[in-house]
Amino acid sequence: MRTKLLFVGGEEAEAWGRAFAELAPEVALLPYRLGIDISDVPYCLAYKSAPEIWPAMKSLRVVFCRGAGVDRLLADRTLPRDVPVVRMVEPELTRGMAEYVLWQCLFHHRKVWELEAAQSCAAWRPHTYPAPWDRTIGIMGLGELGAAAAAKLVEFGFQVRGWSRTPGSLPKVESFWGPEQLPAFLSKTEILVCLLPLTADTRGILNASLFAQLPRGASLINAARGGHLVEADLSAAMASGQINAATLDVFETEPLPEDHPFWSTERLYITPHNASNTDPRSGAWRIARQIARFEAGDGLENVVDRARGY
Ligand code: NDP
Ligand code: OXD
Repeated sequence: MRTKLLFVGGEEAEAWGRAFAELAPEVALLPYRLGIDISDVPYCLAYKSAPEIWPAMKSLRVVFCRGAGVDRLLADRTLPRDVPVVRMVEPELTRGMAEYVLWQCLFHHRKVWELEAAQSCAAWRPHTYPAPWDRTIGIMGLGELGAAAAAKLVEFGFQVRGWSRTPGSLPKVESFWGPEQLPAFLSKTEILVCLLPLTADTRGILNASLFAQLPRGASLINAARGGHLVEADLSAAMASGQINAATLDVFETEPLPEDHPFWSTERLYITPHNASNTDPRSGAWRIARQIARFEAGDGLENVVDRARGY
């Protein structure tokens, strides 16, 4: 008998259906539609919550998140407390984020906007930039994605430092942890990358007080969640020159409204929440493996700590 997995969130159902059919035909993916009987479906695959489904999933055993970040799922207070939530960890998502962070760090390191400005008026201007070992990049969040991004930056010769909640160590990365070590972490960070999960502790962490602790003229790259950033504080910090340039992939409101001031802020670069994406084939294969482990009594990997929020 095939294992039933409910798919919540219409847009990507086809690609995931194809991936399961090809790589894990033992799993029957059921795209959620109003009115279908889901009382005997044990597994659910979602990104955002759909509160109406929980009472109907009377046999629910595990909720799998299609993303690495589970904030939107956990925000739903009706999500059953006793059911494990498993977040997405898969190599393509990790590789894509390391690539995005490297790309954006190189963009800010070399101040590409200065080259663009020179080219726009056909000016052959000398353009200098420090060696990577004279450039300090700080990553907030040294988990699955932050650690991979840090390793890529180390490979390119940058001075890399990271900040996490608990002590940790990574090769050639200067480690800081906890609120007490945040000022020291920030004090030399010229390019700040945010890869934190959005939790009660990290909401609004990219604010005026944090920006003031960075060296003047620092760059910000936020590839985590819009809720980390106090948008008005970034606008003020950019207007004063405390933050010279920023790249934002995520926003409090997505899609970013057409009349949002960020669209026309100089040296503020926007990507549409696609720093990295879960690959359905890689994701489907991993979820099928997790279901097989779980049914064999071997436990689940990447289970979210609901109290911690990630
Ligand atoms: P992980 O859970 O693997 O890592 C989280 C890291 O953040 C850990 O190092 C953790 O510390 C640290 N952290 C958590 N809370 C705090 C805190 N209060 N203070 C300091 N450090 C803290 O997450 P991932 O690396 O897999 O993903 C990170 C986030 O990236 C996701 O939650 C998601 O929001 C975002 N994301 C964005 C994407 C995009 O396309 N823009 C794509 C994928 C993910 P510790 O090690 O001590 O536990
Ligand atoms: C994620 C995302 O959390 O894509 O995976 O934002």
